[in-house]
Amino acid sequence: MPQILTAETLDAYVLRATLAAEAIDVHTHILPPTHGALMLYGIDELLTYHYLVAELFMVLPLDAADGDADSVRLPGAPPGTEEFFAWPKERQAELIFEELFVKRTPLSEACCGVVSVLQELGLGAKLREAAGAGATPGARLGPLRAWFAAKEPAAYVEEIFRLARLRYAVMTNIPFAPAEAEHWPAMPGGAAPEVHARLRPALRVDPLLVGDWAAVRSALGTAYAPTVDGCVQWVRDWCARMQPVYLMASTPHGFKYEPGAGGGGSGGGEPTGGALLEGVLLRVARELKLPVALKVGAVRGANPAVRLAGDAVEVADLSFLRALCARHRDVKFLVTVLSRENQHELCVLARKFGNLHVYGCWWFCNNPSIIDATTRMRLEMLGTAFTCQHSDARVLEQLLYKWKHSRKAVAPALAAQYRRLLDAGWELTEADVTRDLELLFGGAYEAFLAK
Ligand code: HDL
Ligand code: ZN
Repeated sequence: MPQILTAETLDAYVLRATLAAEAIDVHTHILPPTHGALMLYGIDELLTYHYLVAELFMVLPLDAADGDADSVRLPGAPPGTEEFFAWPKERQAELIFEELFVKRTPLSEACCGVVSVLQELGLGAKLREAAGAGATPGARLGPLRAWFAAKEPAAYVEEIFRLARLRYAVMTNIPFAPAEAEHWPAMPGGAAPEVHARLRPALRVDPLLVGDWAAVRSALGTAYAPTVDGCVQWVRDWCARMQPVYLMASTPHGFKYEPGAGGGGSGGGEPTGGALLEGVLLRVARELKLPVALKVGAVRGANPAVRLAGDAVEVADLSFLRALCARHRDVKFLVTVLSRENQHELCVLARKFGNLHVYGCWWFCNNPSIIDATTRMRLEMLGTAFTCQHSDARVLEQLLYKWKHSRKAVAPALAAQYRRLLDAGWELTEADVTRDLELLFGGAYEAFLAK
């Protein structure tokens, strides 16, 4: 007999089921053990996550030295950005730990995330010892470092995925980055390289949408004609080599798309981002029946001094997306937006176009308060036809906190929507909730891919 849920049993069951549901992480920056040092894990990587670098420079003294090469920095004074980034990662991590975890309460989502990770790994006591009064800045992290150093990467990936209750994660694989490209050898017979059973490739081609023709030409090298057609062949060959589950790109700020701009052949002049989107990315997506994941709203390099931590957000003009979905009804678009203000319009577009699938609470939206509000709106407007979260994790263990915090934010939002349904007279069973969570945590994504 199916177990009917009541107003009294609903909240507890939905929370338990949400915490237990297996998920697919449809966007991460996790790289496999086969990529060597590019697979980031351990306490120093956790602490030097660019989110925490940004938070460090929020509290350090103004960085006069960076602007004034003649200024003299007193010994022991906090570093400017240039000096900081010249330090070894361990020293960077020690300063971040001192400033954000010892001198201050680790209250932000990114700081709290590190605490959650260590708790999930049973390292709470080591953390308290590291933050304790007795330790010196240089010695605080020693025991934690030793614990992580003992991990064998491939088995550790499996351990973290099981702890985070993830079926698999999609990577971000960038052929424009030589340090990454070298890890994708052309396999004999066109076989797909086995990277790790828990990781799936995605081909990232941001320079195309930026219209950064110099970067594109550099990637094409001498093996491909410096034309739109040459670019198409280059993307085709990378798809053969990597066998991605989707193509992906983030749009540059202020991105505009001129429908029909995508000229093929060897037309002259430098093609625009819109032309490369249509003439290259959509052309290959159509040929290979691959979805295109678009990430909209980032402002790259708003403060270049803090490098990866220097990107900002804009309320994007989504009219390009409306035109794209309308004009290319045979191409499937996975879309996430960076501005909270764009979330509502994205939901409306997903209701209008069956070739648009909404996924995740990306980056600056990946905070419990915004996950809650965004998920409530999406449930009201999209039912279960969306993917409620992706982690965007860069460091392996971040999967633990990003998914734990997200599940705890999604559960009450989902229970509230179920409560409305019960109030309307619907009979809801535990099996219904299990089925809906499977959809929200990756099933709807896989169904969209199979559309
Ligand atoms: O463009 C992206 O995929 C973003 O997620 C950036 O990588 C960003 O630096 C990031 O790590 N956000 O979480
Ligand atoms: Zn990302």
